[in-house]
Amino acid sequence: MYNFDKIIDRENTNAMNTDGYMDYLFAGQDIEISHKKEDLVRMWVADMDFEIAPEILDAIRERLDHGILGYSKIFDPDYYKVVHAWTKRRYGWTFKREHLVSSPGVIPALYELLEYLVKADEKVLILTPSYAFFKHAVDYNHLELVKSDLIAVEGRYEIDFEDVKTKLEDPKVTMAIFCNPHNPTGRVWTEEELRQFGDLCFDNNVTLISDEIHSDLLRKEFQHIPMDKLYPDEKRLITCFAPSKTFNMAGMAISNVVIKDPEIRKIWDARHLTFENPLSVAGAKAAYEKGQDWLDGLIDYLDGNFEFLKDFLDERLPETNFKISEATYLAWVNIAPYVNEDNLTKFFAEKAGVLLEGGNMFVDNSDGYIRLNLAVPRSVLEKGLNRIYDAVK
Ligand code: LCS
Repeated sequence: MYNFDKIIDRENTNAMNTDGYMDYLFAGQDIEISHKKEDLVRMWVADMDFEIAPEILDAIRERLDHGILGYSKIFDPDYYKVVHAWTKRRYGWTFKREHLVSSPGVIPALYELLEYLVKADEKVLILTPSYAFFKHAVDYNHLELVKSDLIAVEGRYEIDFEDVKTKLEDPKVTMAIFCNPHNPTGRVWTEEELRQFGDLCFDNNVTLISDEIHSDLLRKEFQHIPMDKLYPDEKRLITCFAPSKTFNMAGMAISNVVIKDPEIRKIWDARHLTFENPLSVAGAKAAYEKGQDWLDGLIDYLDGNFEFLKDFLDERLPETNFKISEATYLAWVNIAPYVNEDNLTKFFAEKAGVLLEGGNMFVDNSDGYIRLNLAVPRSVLEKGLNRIYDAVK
């Protein structure tokens, strides 16, 4: 019913994916890409080359047809109802209506929350490798970043709880940003791991922001557990999630933040000055209400792409010892046995005409890895992999 094989030309749509890579991947670098722009295989920024669910497009069209696009916020009580029905059905997680606020994005929310909640001489803990914007949010607020390296045990990443404990015991560490499921390693943390991490935060009076933006993109055999489900009464826990990754609507700039502490919500309400795009509200609501079938199709397709990648690597580049990500559409591949380069992003852009994100893009503890965005039609994936193989063989 939904066609994930369809190639859609994204040129001239103001897409980061087609037009933003020079600034994002190569700012300040001397780079010569011999492939023409339109001939690059793009497997970098985390959005998808798939058309979104027709149900979402219809809802946006219907809202557009009303003809007035004035200042908007989410007043419609049905928005909470559909989001809540989604989290309840899919992860058995409930939260109160008054705890839900919205933000144009999870990253803008992180920047704001750090600004509101962390004092000038305090520190913020993240796990590395990390989505770079966690670090950027800390840097932007002139705070000190504390990193704890994940440990790869036969290709599966684990939290170094001893190290996390030592770091959280520093009284200056007052905030942790946690990614569940984890970008870029694709880990879906187990209940045991979540409890261990959560307990360490709260025992040390550390506020925890749980970024769960990838929570709907799990391989079929995995189940997402929201951190908040384990700590329903813990006010020092804030959860961020969104329809953007799940339904490929990042450009609509709408995301959900669950803030249980009324004092924090008061600050948020007083200082969070953006309105909502009425088209985004209509699209997000339709996504949660009517997007399940499309998502099921997407998950099937992504599972197939991961299998395809695994078969390719096992056969052609077996020393990568590739493990399929438990979640996300992002594959985390140890390419170090085949190529020795500091900047793998640049190497593969120049040598292969493939835009991907090398370890240099993920803060720390990521040398020798490349992250491949598999949310592309299979024919594009195949082309990209052949080019990667040719560049390193
Ligand atoms: N949090 C995580 C863990 C993400 O992976 C992303 C997007 C965001 C937040 C962004 O949320 P937004 O502000 O759009 O709501 N990740 C991307 C990535 O890895 N490459 O491109 C985007």
